[in-house]
Amino acid sequence: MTYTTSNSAPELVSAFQALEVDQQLALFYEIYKQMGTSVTPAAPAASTVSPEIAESLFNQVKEMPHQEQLQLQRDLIRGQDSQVAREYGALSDTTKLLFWYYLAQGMDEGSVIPMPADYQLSAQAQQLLSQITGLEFQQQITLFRDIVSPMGVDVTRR
Ligand code: 45D
Repeated sequence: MTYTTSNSAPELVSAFQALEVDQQLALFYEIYKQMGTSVTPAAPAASTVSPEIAESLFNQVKEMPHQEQLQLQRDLIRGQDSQVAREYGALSDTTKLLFWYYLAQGMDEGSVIPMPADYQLSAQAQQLLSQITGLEFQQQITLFRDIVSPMGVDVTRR
């Protein structure tokens, strides 16, 4: 989708994107963990969120074997083309965020490939995590939207 959100900390977005793909996934999951219960998808639905659409995309992913789920998430980050990547690319930024939120919940429920128990964040990822946790809630949300926005494939931009 178009890159519309305000420029809160664009350097944090670049720092996130500069991490290796697996580190991006691991860091993003850690962020989800630290958000705890402060965000619920039932939250005051922002204008542009479509829970049904995020859910139907999530349901497709849920049916895949674990390794394919992992590959799919890596591919979304890399902008690798696929049917799911195109469907993802057509979502609003907030719906993209909700989709990632469902994936993280799926990891906790066992329907999505979990993090290996011994997986370590790199020093850069750790540092970024502490910067992100230091942001105010609204800045965090803006940052997350800016991170998930360019993922996948937006067919209108090809
Ligand atoms: O083997 O306004 C490794 C809404 C490598 C509502 C791996 C909201 C090795 C409306 C890569 C580590 C709720 C949408 C394996 C607002 C290896 C609204 C796997 C807010 C297996 C504001 C790693 C929503 C994996 C928010 C699989 C704030 C990692 C949502 C996967 C935030 C990581 C969502 C995932 C966040 C991370 C989601 C799926 C932070 C997801 C994070």
